[in-house]
Amino acid sequence: DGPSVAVVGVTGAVGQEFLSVLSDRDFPYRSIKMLASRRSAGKKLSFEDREYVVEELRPESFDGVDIALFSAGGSISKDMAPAAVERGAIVVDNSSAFRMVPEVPLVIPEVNPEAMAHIRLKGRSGKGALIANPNCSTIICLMAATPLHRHAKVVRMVVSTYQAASGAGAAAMEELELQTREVLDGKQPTCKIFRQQYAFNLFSHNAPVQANGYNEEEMKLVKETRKIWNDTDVKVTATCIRVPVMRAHAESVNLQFEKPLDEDTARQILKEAAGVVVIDDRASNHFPTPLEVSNKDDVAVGRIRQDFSQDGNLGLDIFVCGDQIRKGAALNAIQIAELLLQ
Ligand code: 11C
Repeated sequence: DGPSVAVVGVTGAVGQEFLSVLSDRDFPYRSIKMLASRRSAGKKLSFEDREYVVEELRPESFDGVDIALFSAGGSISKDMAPAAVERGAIVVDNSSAFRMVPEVPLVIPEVNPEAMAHIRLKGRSGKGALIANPNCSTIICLMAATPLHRHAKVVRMVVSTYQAASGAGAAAMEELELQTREVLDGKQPTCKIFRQQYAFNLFSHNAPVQANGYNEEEMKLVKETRKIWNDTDVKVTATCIRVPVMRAHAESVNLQFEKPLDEDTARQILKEAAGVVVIDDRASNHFPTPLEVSNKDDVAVGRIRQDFSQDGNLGLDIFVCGDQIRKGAALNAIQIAELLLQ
């Protein structure tokens, strides 16, 4: 007799992926509620041979809910997650709303499951709890960097991202497709989600730029890494770029270690890491690509090489690709929910 689940933002790209992942992993739910904004309420959804009607999200929606999977944007999370927690639900929140709240665990199950070890379904207090899903770029980066960090301790990490349309939601994916057709047809591309042409182009990530010159996406990589690794000293810098790719992020990651780590050992460590697949074939120039990881659970890592600008095997370069909607969002959240069932 499994938990009752609510999916908040069920009509969005991540909401729909929550359903696919629940089904693919045979998640043992007892019942499931499909929740969204008033605009989507009343829509019919079929899931695992049953018809559901999307319900308008309200505080009372969470009566009797054990696990609420939220992906409806930060402001809806801020408004509604406390109501869900109040009613005894464990909220797994995909937004950035609560990630940096000290008492809210920020979890990648392969990396820091211990951060949520104190949270139980229908916990001792009878109250619910919040668990935050990290930003997709952070999840994908740390899936590859953490096994190496455990071995040789990362002291500095330089990340450059190549981020897909899906990170900006289903409407951005539609915009990329539409613009591609328009440009090929010689028409002026329609720019609604992004201010500039996206098809056949790339640009600095659309998140707002802060006073320090970093955009919010870059600062998430910095702050979330420190929280997840429980290491306030690790130095992280990032440059985040939006590229015209549909649903998987790529990241170039340069690592500096406290202890030496040679590339053969690193490759072996990554081969053995859960949720990671190594694609690193120099002879045929075959390395991870966004297309190869799309709709896949594992994060792919390749271009594993010693950074020869750092002496004494203290540096490595890697290239990582991961499905943004899956491991970057829905899969990670459902793995968190699975940990709650253990
Ligand atoms: C992107 N990572 O790819 C972003 C979107 O904090 O969850 C998700 C923002 C977040 O554009």
